[in-house]
Amino acid sequence: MKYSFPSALCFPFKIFIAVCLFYSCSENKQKEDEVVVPEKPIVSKPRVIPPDFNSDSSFSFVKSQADMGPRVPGSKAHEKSIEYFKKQFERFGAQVLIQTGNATTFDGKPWLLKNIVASINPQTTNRILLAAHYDSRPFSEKETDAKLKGKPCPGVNDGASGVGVLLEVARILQQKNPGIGVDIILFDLEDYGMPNGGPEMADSWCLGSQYWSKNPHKQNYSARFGVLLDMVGAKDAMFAREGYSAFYANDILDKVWKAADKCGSGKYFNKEEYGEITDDHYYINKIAQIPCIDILHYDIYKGSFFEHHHKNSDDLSTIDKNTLKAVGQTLLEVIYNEDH
Ligand code: AHN
Ligand code: ZN
Repeated sequence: MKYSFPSALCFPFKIFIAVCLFYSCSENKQKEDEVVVPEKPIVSKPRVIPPDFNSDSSFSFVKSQADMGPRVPGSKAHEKSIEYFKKQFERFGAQVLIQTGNATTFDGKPWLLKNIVASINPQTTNRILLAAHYDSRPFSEKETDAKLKGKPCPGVNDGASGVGVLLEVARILQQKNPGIGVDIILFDLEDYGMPNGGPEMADSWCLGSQYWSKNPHKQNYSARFGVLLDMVGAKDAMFAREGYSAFYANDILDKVWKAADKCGSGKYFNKEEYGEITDDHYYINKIAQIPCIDILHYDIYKGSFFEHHHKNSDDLSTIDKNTLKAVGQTLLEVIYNEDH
């Protein structure tokens, strides 16, 4: 028997096919009409490999300061260090400005403070700020021996180390222009705060940076961000995410901590956040309103600064070139990878 499809069933089948065809065509049509927004490429910019930070050179800058003796405000060594910084920065082709200002320490003494500002690519609009303090504490109050307590602190890790890293950064920037503008500020009178002063005496510290933050060295000065170095030369240093840095500039902490990982310095940079420390960066954030972080040696497990902090033992023997290298190389990683 010849098999034939009943035409009553065949017709709806045909309609079904026709409808399917129509929709598939109109769907294609719709696709053609769509405005295609190209997706942002997810590939990140290639990493710029920065020049090598020379830790022998950096160490020699730390040693030169240590050899002058404690750079306590009012001392010959303090004056001599200012001349030394000016000479070195000028040798590295930076424009140097010495900002002076009046300040009174907690003991009622008046001072003419001097902040050193060294500018690389001074005409460039896009800038970053790097800072450290250069003064030494007039006492070593964390010593137990009363005779040592009254002596000035040698201030080698606390002061000279940050400056030693920044002088080496300036030397490198002259060899290979980073494109971006860089201002290196060495603050005076950071370390003349009241011993055991309590929170109400917090503003007795950081007088140089308080002055600069209220009176930047240039009218309408601005910088994309700032990085402060404080006690960056001791063996096995720990730099963790300090509270004010996280509050005001968490994205800069991310940037710098990532850069540390990239250049192999990650082991010094602890990923945890801890409490707020009053340091020069606080005033740069609060008063000058430039997001600024602090790379500061604070052991979050022991709950204390580096072990010779404000002791007579903060001398050249506390310095480990590997730590200077880790911090300096991280800064170069950040600087040369910054858009300009
Ligand atoms: C206080 O002790 C309040 N601030 C620590 C700032 C500092 C002193 N950094 C180095 N020396
Ligand atoms: Zn100090």
